[in-house]
Amino acid sequence: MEIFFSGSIRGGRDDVDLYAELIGLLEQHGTVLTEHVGIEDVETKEREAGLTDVDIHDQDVAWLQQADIVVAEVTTPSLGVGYELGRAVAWEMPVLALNRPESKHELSAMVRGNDAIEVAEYRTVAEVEPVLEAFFERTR
Ligand code: 6K6
Repeated sequence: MEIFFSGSIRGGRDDVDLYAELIGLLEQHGTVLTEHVGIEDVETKEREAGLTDVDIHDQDVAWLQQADIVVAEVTTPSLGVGYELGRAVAWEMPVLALNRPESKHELSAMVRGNDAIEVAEYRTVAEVEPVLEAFFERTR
């Protein structure tokens, strides 16, 4: 099982530690192709490695195409995450969006209103594990 984890980078990095924890949970279910989303200084590292925005876009779209499923943390609004969700839906991939309802941001209607995206509300990481179990069971 190859998993594309999607989370905000330029949209804001407030939740980066949470992304790392979620990636840890996902790794119990398969290979996460996008571990860098949970790395604190990804922008600096990738800039130092000489990656351009075109490289990043093309690599991420290739990983998205390769993946079996998409799990996104959508609490911090991000254009890139929204774009990845849109492409995943167009390719009819199973998509789970994890959202913390107590955030200052209201989840976009383009995500919550899309019946091809399963939205799960949660407050703590402990609540996510059973959600993942059920999602992987359904998509197996
Ligand atoms: C290197 C040089 C400048 O920035 C970087 C690092 N940037 C990224 N590296 C890898 N994936 C990225 C990067 N920027 C966006 N993405 C993809 O878009 C990831 O798959 C995330 O799920 C999503 C985040 O989008 P934004 O709009 O919040 O950045």
